[in-house]
This record gives sequence, C-alpha cells and structure tokens, in this order.
Amino acid sequence: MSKINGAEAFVRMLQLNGVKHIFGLCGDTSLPFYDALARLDHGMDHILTRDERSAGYMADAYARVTGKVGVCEGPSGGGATYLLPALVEANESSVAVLGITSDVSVTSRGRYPLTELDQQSLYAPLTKWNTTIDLASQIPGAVRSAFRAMTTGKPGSAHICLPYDVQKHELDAADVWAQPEHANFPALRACAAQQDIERAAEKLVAARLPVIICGGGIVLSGATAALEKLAVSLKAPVCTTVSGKGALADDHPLNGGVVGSNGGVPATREIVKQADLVLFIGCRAGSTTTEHWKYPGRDTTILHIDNDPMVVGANYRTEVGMVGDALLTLEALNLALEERLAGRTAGAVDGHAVVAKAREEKFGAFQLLAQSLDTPIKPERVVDALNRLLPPESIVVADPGTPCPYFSAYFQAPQAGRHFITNRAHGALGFAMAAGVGAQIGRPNATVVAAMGDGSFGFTCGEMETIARRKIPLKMIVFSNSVYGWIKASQKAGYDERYFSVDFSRTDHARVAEAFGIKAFRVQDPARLDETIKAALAFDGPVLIDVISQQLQDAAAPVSQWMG
Ligand SMILES: Cc1ncc(C[n+]2csc(CCOP(=O)(O)OP(=O)(O)O)c2C)c(N)n1
Repeated sequence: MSKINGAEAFVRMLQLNGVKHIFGLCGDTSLPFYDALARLDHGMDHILTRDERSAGYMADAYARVTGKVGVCEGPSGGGATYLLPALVEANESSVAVLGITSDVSVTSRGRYPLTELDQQSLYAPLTKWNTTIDLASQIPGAVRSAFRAMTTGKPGSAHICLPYDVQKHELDAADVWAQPEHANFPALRACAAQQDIERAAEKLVAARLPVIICGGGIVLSGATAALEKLAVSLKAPVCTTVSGKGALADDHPLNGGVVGSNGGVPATREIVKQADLVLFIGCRAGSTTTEHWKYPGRDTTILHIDNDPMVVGANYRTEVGMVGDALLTLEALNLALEERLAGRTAGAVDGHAVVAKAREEKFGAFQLLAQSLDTPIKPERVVDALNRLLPPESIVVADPGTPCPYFSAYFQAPQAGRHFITNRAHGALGFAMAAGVGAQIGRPNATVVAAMGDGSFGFTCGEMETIARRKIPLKMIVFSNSVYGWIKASQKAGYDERYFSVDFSRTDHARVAEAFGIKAFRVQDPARLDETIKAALAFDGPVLIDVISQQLQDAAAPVSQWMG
C-alpha cells in the first residue's frame, strides 16, 4: 500500500479536480501544504497575493469567467478571518469557490497556541459546505464532498480547515481520486418537471406582454442562446438584475437593460410596469431588482425558474414554479412553446417597440451627459468612451459606489455572456482590483477593466504589487472624487443634505500606481479622456487611469431611490 502525506494528498486532490490556479498567502500553519506545492509536479500555478481578501476575490472572479471552481487559501487565525468576505460573497452569488485555511495542529487544540480560532464555526453560516479535517485519511473524501457541494444544485462556496499536523500524517494513496464532472459548475444538472413547463408555456402564449427578468442564473448555466430563442419567439423584452447582465447581448433589440434600484431608471421600470406576466429566471426577485417588491406589482402573473426551490415563490405569489437548471429548463420550455406559438393571443404586444422606446429615453439622456465637457468629468463620459473603445472580448469589473450603477445601466457589451462582474451580494468596497486580476488570469486574451471608486482603491491598493510582479495586463480606472459618494448621495436624497463624515482628501492614485511600477495616467480634462483610454488599451501591461470625477451626489446616477 503506497503512502502519501496529507499535504501531498490535498495537492493531488486539487489537481485531480482540474484546478489550475490557486490564489493565496502563506503562513506558519500552511508550511507543509506549501512544501507539497513546491515539491510535486502538479501543473497548478500559485498566485501569491498581498491580502487574503484579494485572494478570495480573485478566486471568485476566476470562477465566474471560467466556470471552473475558484480556489483560494490562507493561514490560520488572521488569514482565516481575511479570507472570509470573498467566500460569503461567492456563496450568495452562487459561485463555486473553495477556501482552504490551514490551522493549528489537532494536538494543540485548547492549549492556547498562537492563532487558534474556531474556523469551522466562523465559516459555518457563510458557506454551502464546511469542515475541519481531523485525520489525514479524511482528506480525499472531504475534498470530494466540497467539490460536489460547490458545483451541484445551487452552486456556492466551501471551506476546508486543514490542521498543521494532519498535513504531515500519512494516508493511503489509493484513496486519492476525484469525480471529474465536479471541476466545473453547474454539474449534474436537473430539468424542471415537464408538467410545470407545459403549464408555463400555456401562460406565456396567453400573455399580452410577457417580460423576462433574468438574474445571474442565465450566465452561470450558459443558457444565453436558449434565453435568446425564448425571447425572440415570444417577442418578449428581457430585463436583468445587476448580476444578470450578460444574459443577452446589451445591444440586442429585446434587451431592456438592468432594472431595479441600482442601475435601473424610470424608462426601464416602465417595461416591467407594462408587463401582464413576468418570468423570473435564475433570480431571487430581491429588494434591489424589484425596488422593494413594487415592480412587478402584485397583480402580475408570475412564473419562476430557479434551481433553488427556496427562491421560487419567496417574494411573489407564483403561478408556475419551475425548479431546475436554467439551460435544461429553457430548452424544454422552448420545445413546449414551439407547438403553441401559432395559438398565441391576438392581443400580444411586440416587445421590440417597448424596448426601443425605453432605450431611446434612457440612452438619449445618457448621451447628453456623456458629451458634456464639464469638469470634474462626468461618469457617463467614462462609460461612453469605454463603450466605443473596448474590444468586443472585454470584461468590466465594477466596484460599488459610482462604478456599479453606471456600468450596470450603461455599459454595452456586444455579446452575451460574462462581460460584467460586480459583487452584488454584499457590495463590499475593494472588490474590483483583485477580481480584475482573477478575471484576467481566467480569461487571458480578454481586455479586463477594473472600475474602482477611490474608497475601494484605498482598501486594495497594495495588490498592485501582485499585478506588477505577475505582469497582469489589467486596465484600472479610478473614479477619483475624494468622497464616499454613494453614502453622501444618500444623505442628500434622504437626510436633507446633512452631510456627515463622508468626505476624505484626494490621493494622487497615478503616483501611487507608479510607485508600484505600474504605468499611470491622470486625466482631468474631459476632452482628453478618449486619447488616454486609447493609450491605456494600447499599452502592453497593467495601467491605471486616475479620472478626476464628478461626485456622486452631484451626478445623475441611475439609482432609482435618488431619482424619485
Ligand atoms: C466594506 C464596506 N464598507 C462600507 C460600505 C458602505 N458603502 C457603500 S458605497 C460606499 C461609498 C463608496 O465610496 P467610493 O468607493 O469612494 O465610491 P463613490 O461612491 O465615491 O463613487 C460605502 C462606504 C461597503 N459597501 N463596503
């Protein structure tokens, strides 16, 4: 019986599960794991980060662009607490991310060893699956369970706590094997029940104006073509949540854009208001998307497809709930519709006209602001420039604050699929720079833009050392407005402009980037924005553009609670 130590077994289990990249940061309790990574020939690249939070966000965005499980790791105690934000974000965004924390030895538990922390309890409410390994022989089974949990049903994050001594103990090498289908998510898909699909098809052909509202589930399950087929056959407008952006190409004549309180505008709200039937797909119908359950209204017929049964019917009385994978269920729904389309109600409205009207209104107002030569530079001008200058195969990663609503509402990716990433579960500041790195590593040929607020930049700027060291050709844009603008705008809208503790001083972000060895530009004159972005895109390496921007409370941000 050939033997292998726990750390070696763990490395082999990751390799056998198709892992190619690990994002993480070293620590004392991780030494045997690092030693196994150093000694074994496994074909995995370890990306050393400067903060475990970044490692987690890199793994998250990597998973979103590749459909593979993202892997991050950090050491016991402080490392375990810092890895946590990304695992909770991924879990609630249905993204498969494995967090590995090393831990004090099993034999030192309770004896006040440095860094001791109940890591399993810490992660328990925040991950889909979570364990502490006590014996080396448990390693293969634990890793297999983690990959099964992350990739099946509603995907999510998992955490494995790996004590120091367990990494050095031996186990039987024959136990080290993996189920290959769990390298990607969603795995082992299931389709909704045929009778529910038939009932939904009946409702759809009877509707006057069915509107489809998609969450992140369409892009996650690779159902963009099936969705387009459904929308086209019904001439139904498709709207999305912020996370659902990419369900349909942004310039598709049936794409009504993002709806809801972050990225939605009155014109897009109008599409939902006109619907007599709403089909939610891969979407929780939460407070942001529905503007606190106002749109759609209570009298709208609701159909819902989601692979999480708890989501269906949670917020709306639902006429037909379909629990299943979005791709398989949409394919079955398209088939069920084919034979019924001829009998479609005579009063059906062509959604093309509804979408065209909303787009004209929304983008008409946007273009006026985008062409403004006022200073400080308006966020509309930055988004418009990127819409014109980015190559089709691009990904924008947006932080909270100015970037999220602006890019949600106005960024126009010409293809369906994952071209936009933002952390909508918790919206923690300091996401985009690290997530941009993960997206760039996952999709090396894409142009990846990290759009940051200056508040977010302050959380994460140390990661520019990683970007420079690894020569990640990320294009970074900082909306420099020296304020926590989102909060200041909310103080303006809801608290009679009683501004309190939201302003901070301006940082010269370009000089900070230069100190890390990163090429940087500062742009103050709106007329020079295009040439600066072109130069940044042409540069073969990481670049940062510091844009001196309008403060959010002075801007016409697409945020419904501020627009009335
Ligand atoms: C970790 C974390 N702390 C606090 C918040 C609350 N918050 C949401 S938006 C925002 C302000 C963002 O400021 P900045 O990044 O400068 O962007 P701006 O809104 O000015 O464009 C804050 C503090 C948060 N989302 N995340």
